[in-house]
Amino acid sequence: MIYDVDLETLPREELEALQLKRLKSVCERVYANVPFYRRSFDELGVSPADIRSLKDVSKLPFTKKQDLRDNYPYGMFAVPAENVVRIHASSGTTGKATVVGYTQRDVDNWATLMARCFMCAGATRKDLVHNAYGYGLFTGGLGAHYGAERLGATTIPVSGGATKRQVQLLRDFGATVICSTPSYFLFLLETAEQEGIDFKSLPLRVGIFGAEPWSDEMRREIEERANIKATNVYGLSEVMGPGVSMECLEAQKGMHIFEDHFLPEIIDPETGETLPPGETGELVLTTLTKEAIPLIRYRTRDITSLDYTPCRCGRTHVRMSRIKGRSDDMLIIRGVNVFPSQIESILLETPGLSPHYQIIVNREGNLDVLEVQVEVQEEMHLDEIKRLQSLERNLQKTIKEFLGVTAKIKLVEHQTIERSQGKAKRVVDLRGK
Ligand code: DLL
Repeated sequence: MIYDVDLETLPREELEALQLKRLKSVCERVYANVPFYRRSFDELGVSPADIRSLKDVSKLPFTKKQDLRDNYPYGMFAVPAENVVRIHASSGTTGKATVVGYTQRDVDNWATLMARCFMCAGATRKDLVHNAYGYGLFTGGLGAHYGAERLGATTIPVSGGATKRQVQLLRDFGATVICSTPSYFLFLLETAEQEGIDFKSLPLRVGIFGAEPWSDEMRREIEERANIKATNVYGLSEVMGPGVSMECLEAQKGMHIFEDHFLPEIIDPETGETLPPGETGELVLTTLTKEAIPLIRYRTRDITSLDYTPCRCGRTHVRMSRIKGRSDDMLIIRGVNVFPSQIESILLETPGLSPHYQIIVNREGNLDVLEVQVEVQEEMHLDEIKRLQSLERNLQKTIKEFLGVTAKIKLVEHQTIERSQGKAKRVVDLRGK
């Protein structure tokens, strides 16, 4: 099932013609209306008229998160304030918040794209959607909400938190689709188990999970424990919110980027050079239709690769692989690059461990020290010393073998690691503090 059959299955040639037309238009709009872009185009000596083919996008300047911060709050807006109908903002834990705006048409397009996502996950207007993404300045809650309504599904706006109550609502209302971060879904699952509610016996059929990195192993764990399909949705507030790309249920192999609205590129995060299709690097997105804050070559910092081969679902839009990590989350431990998701994969492949973990990086003298804290499964007791010691040793060996770093392993008791209500905090970096 495809929400916008014509647009989502456009032959590549037609899709690219549409992208080029929209790329030219967005360049003209930002050049005319956003002083930041006029300056950065001028500095590089490019003008909107230089865009003659899609490849010419590489002549354009990048936009970074810092540019949005420098122009806080409204400096990047390309429309008069009275045309903005909605504001969202990122939490701003590291510096100023980034503020984004939407015109009525932006909100409409967003709802349509999220409706496409729901249909990618096999949802229809007959479904009941339990939406546990946070409502508020965070884009997750309202983004999924408008999409579910646009689809015509029954939307249950639960938001995050009050976890015990959520479990009861899931049972009583009989939701068939759930939207949440994967880590919060695990918390819901665990709470349900404690309350004697078996997710497997509920009508819940599919989860639309995103907003944080997660691994294929985590997907398997969720699918098995809840007997649902776990699908992956991607997005970021600067570019829109959830719904930039979404995995189809037919293949569950990569997320289709809605290319009639976003132009993706993969670059080398160090040099900024564009990489050929298939290579892994930083995802860069140009918004093709956004009115309030159009962004040219926005550097997402997310590491992925693009797959242009045909997908069995029939959609022609390119697929991006599961996010490997963020280039700014990549841990450099004594010169070795490690992504938290790689550690997650190993932990979840190890019998006896739970999916709750935290990675702590510290510095002892001049050396980086990596510690992985992970909860053992409830059935295991910390007094089974021998078994635990061998588990620790094996884990340390596997991490060394696969990632090339030595990690100190600390097995901790069930429920020691803080549960997240939204995005999980997987890494605590104490270096430089
Ligand atoms: O997290 C938007 C969103 C809400 C996406 C709900 C999906 C579902 P931000 O708070 O701006 O927006 O955070 C964006 O989260 O750059 C990625 O690093 C990460 N991220 C989002 N989706 C995924 C995903 C929302 N499926 C940042 N896999 C992005 C891995 C993801 N990382």
